[in-house]
Amino acid sequence: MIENDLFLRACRRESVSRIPVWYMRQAGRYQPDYRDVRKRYSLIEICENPEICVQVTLSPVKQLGVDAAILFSDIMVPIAPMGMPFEIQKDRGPVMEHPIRQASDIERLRPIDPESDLPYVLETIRILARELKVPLLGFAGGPFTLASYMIEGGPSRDYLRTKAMMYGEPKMWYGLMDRLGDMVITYLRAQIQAGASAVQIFDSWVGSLAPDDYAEYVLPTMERIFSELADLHAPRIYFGVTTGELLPLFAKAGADVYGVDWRVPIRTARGKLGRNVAIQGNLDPAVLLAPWPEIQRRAESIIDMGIEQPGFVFNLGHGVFPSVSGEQLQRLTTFVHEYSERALRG
Ligand code: 1CP
Repeated sequence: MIENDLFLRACRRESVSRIPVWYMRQAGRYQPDYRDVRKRYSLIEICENPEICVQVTLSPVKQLGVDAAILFSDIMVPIAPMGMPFEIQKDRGPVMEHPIRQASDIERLRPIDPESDLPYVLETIRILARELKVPLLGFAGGPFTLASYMIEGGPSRDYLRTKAMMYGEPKMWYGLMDRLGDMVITYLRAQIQAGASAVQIFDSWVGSLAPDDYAEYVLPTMERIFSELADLHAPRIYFGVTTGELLPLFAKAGADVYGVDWRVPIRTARGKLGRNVAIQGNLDPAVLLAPWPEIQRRAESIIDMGIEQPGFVFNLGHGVFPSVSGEQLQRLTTFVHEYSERALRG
């Protein structure tokens, strides 16, 4: 049962007594508890075991006092049941067994049925929704970002094969976007129906595209995804890295909340997105490695801009680094709460 709904109120641009905060990758290797669990289980084993997955998801909520939980999983989890097995390699990331190389590789992709293909995800969400006193965020990868792993075969810097398909084989590209769009819609609907109060689409790498290319090759799929989720009334968050120039187009995608990284000031992001959406972000995660006064100074500046209008959620601009101290993160959480409460009282 949700007792603290600040996060949902901020997503809906309602008034709040203080600014809600959560962190991307709030469950992860910066936590000694998480490192312990990872000695015994692989990342995928954690995701497939509801009891452990619940424990890993809850741990940062208890330790940090954040206002939202995020399902512990990975954006690649629903890709395997589509017919693309992968492994998560240490210090590298997801690596596909058979990357997409030709049209038949795309035609072979299957639609997912979350209840039979990913029952452990839905079971984890059902347990969390009962246990949590803060809202639970479900999530999926953005079709561009997922396609980049499926086509490149693993993490990439330049997305050359991905862009070669986009520019050179548009029929194949749109076929892949359609299948990934269907998957994201089906998967996020199932997560909300199982008890997730909000959903975030991690389109982490879409900022590698020029605005015209984003508009042509990705935006139509994003518009379809967000409109097909509208009837469930769970806030829809859209996040990407280096998206400053894409934000006016992001605004057309139809999400309720936009996550931005530290390269774009909150005030600038609002100017580009318009007044009808909420903003989430955007402390540079590297700042957490600086001494406390520096962290505080930068957090203050973000909060000062954030509270200029209703609809602000404090977060980092990307995920927590493994070398960050949990104590700093806890101190930051308390600081955001106390400072924003004073500032909002005026
Ligand atoms: O066990 C480990 O520590 C391995 C590292 C790790 C972790 C902790 C991976 C491999 N995935 C995860 C969990 C994860 N992945 C979460 C946890 C929930 C939370 O935030 O607390 C989330 C939200 C993700 C989503 C994810 N996976 C994204 C989008 C967010 C982002 O960081 O941009 C991406 C791009 C991935 C792919 C992926 N999985 C793992 C790694 C190392 C990567 C990135 C590889 C690359 O750089 O391309």
